[in-house]
Amino acid sequence: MNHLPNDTLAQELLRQIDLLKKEREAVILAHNYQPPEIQDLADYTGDSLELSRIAAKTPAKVIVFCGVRFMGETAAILSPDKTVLLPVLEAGCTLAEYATADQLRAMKKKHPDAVVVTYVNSSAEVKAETDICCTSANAVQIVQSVDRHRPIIFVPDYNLGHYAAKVTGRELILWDGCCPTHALLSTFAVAAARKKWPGAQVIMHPECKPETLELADFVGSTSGMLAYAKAQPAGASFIVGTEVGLLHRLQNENPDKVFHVASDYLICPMMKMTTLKDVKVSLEKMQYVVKVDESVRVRAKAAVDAMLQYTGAVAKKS
Ligand code: CIZ
Repeated sequence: MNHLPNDTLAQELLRQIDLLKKEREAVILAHNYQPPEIQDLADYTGDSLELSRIAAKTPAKVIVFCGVRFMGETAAILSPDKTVLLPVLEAGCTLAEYATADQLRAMKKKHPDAVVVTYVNSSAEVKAETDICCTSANAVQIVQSVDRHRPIIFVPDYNLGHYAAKVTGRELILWDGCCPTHALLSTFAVAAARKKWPGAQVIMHPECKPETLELADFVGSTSGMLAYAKAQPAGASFIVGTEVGLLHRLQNENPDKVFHVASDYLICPMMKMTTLKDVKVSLEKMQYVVKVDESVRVRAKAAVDAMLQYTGAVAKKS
């Protein structure tokens, strides 16, 4: 179902966005956790890996990244010749704030042989101190790819690192960070959801806590959950343990299936900041330009490029 509002004001905003987009030769990207109307407006929706790949390849001159800061930074790291705009200046990521470059440098000193694997939910400065980045879609693969004789520092999400360690059997040096939205999903909430919707499969994001993940029928990134749901038979139902924004795409792409959010707390306030007006103003005033210092960018790009060889599909919206 399309969630683009049809009141006069919204229609006028959409018309202006369309004109400005052409004028600026812009492409609009929206993360799977953005509000429904922003996802519907975007040229592409996806996870951060898919959107980074689109950002790297697009012929557009301007990229409006409807998401949070680290995502805009990743696009700017990959596409220095383009202007990347983040419509909301304050849209940050609490998880990314758990690690600073200074802290990571100190950790590297303690473990000089270690390979640093950094989740893309991190600042450009932290990426610049990294050997290889990962996303939730490829964390297991990336960890597996590291020489077995080298220790691995995994930054900044403890829960994703714990999950990757469990699946791969590798011992990781874990960072003490988490996504407060996913970490809030409790075993009690999942048990209550199962009771409320018996027969529904529980699908969950690896940013959830280890004890909560134990209760999942399937664990995956947002793109992983989309692919999993698609492969299930018509009539299947799901309890979804990730940010509520994903339910919009899940339901749109699977009208014959039913999706329930696992908890009403699964809302990322940062992801929900973007409005249609912000997108319009962003294109009009060319704000807020995401800038990454060139010496940081070059080193961060090496870590992102190292990840990008582990492919991710690019989904063009119909
Ligand atoms: O990698 C991403 O985009 C995030 C933050 C979650 C996911 O699984 O898509």
